[in-house]
Amino acid sequence: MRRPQRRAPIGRSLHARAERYGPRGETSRVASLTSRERAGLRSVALAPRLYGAAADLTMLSLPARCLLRPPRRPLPAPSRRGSSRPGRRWLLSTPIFYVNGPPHIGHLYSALLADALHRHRGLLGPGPGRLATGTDEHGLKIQQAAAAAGTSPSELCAHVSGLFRDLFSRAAVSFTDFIRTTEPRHRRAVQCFWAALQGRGLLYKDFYEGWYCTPDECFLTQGQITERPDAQGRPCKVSLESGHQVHWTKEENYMFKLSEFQEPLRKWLQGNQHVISPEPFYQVVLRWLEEDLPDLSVSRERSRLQWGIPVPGDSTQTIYVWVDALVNYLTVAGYPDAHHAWWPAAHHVVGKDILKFHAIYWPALLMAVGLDPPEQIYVHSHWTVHGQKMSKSLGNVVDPVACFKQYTVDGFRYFLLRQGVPERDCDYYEEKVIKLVNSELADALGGLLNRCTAPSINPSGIYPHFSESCFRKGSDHMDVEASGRALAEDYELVASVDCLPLQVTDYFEHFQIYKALESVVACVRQTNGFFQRHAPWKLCRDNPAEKCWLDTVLHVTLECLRIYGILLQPVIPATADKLLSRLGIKPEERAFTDLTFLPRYHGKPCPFEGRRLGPDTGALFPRLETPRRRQLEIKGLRP
Ligand code: ME8
Repeated sequence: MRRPQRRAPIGRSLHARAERYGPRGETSRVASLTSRERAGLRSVALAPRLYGAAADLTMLSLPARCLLRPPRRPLPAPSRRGSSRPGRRWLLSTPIFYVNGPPHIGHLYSALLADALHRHRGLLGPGPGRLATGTDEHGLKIQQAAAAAGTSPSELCAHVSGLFRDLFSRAAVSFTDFIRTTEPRHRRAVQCFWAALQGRGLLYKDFYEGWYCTPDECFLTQGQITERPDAQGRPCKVSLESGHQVHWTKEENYMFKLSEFQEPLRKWLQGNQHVISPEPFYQVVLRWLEEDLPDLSVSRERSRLQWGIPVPGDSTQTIYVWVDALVNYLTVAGYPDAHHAWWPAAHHVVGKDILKFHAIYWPALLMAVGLDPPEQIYVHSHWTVHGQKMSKSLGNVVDPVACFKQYTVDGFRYFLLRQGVPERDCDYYEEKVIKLVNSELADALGGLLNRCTAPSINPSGIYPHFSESCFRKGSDHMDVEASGRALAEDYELVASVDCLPLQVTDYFEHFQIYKALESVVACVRQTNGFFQRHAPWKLCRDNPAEKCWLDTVLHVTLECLRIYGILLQPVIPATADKLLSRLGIKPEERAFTDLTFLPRYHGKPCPFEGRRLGPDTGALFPRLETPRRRQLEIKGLRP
């Protein structure tokens, strides 16, 4: 038997110091701690937010492995972040999507990020939360798309909006509101918002001329455009950022005094360094604010744009589609009558392409009407396909419904959230999904469940007993004789899974869902190693000492799976449900307060011990097959 390694009781001493310094610690005092201790203190500080006053403190004596995590950005001030605190409201949103074309995987990704955050916060405890999504239905782009399709704008909107709604329902996006900007409640909100801007003297009429980009629905300055040949090789002006064509436009518009908000915007950002995540996007916005911030055209002539909300009291003008669209976040909060309960608890998930609208125009518009900017803006990058931007003209737009058929809903949810890194563009291709999902969901997680619930290994079909004499607690394991049968690596496993819930929550709070999944997978692999190491199938049930250890190995494995099942609910809800049901965990036992791992090891009773497992409903996750067509292509047998 290998000699277990000695572990310094850092968790306990840290705990004592954390108590001395108060729950979050003060900067000067915390600065006197070692970096290792500071990292641990951060996790300790998170715990009351996670578990409330009734937190089980045994969970907080963090194992050494927990304390060695690489330092990341320090936690933001509690007043601006930490919407996971019990009782705190959150209003999560996705962008509202244009209805000029059907949804693709990029749209789905935004919705899944928001959904995972929403589900995660819901599991943390009480605290009313909402998740809003919907469709952006006005504007020149939609007017032109309807004309090109030979239909009316309202028919086009109803049809495509339905596609988005169906997709999100199918994808298990747990939205609580689906807004369409053509709804009367929204029209009223936009017109009230406009009246508030006007009432504060922040609008004026002027002749405006410049380059307009209809696909992006925005005016661009000379510096934001470039010249490229079009499909016929003719020179054509395009937006530098999006590559879409622009047209010279001159008309009389209402202008919003955006320039007056340059300084207030800077102050807001400097005082809220975590309001835009990931951090590189925050820096981008700060840089934008160092440049000139001209006033913004906020209406279009009605003669050009009929498909939109008219400016109150001026039938010659239509409200600019971006003002119309941004106000959706207030509409879903109950503006203009009932938004105070929800505003500014807004947390927007947006793609990097619309960062300026959300991080500059929107906060300025809100300040202009006397409302606070949103609490949080989560920004993500884009999905490419085989290294190329998705576009209709390239014919490479990936249909999410086809992906669900090919990879299952949870398989594709898992892929997007596990592979999607908000800081950088990510590439989609079929083999990558199949490889990842098979290796992590079907083999590592599903295989583990299958192995430890197999009737040959667990014939009674119960959550077996844990034996303290086989797997001794904490410091005892330094003595080989006293450590029972557990090895050093087994203690490492316990340490890893012990701190996994805090790690996962920390990652979710920092909009690093991919990292949360990475740490779950690392633990799943460690658990497979544990199972393999002790080969319970070789242990003899008829020998009482062997049976004791066999049951303990199964108990520890099932406990690990229970923790993974709970933590994976926000990402793969159906699979997590199947996993937890197979373990016999009731729906009311799946919250974050149920994340006390291996209570028997900590000398506490385990409510699941001796309980019957749930029914076997087949493999947790089906292995995905590479389609025959692709197999032939890979072998070079098909062009
Ligand atoms: O801009 N990868 O709507 P939109 C990842 N209506 N995400 C992508 C993506 C890609 N390749 N392509 C699009 C609009 N998205 C406005 C928004 S909000 C008040 C108004 C996602 O239909 C991403 O979130 O063009 C991006 O910001 C959004 O879809 C743009 O959707």
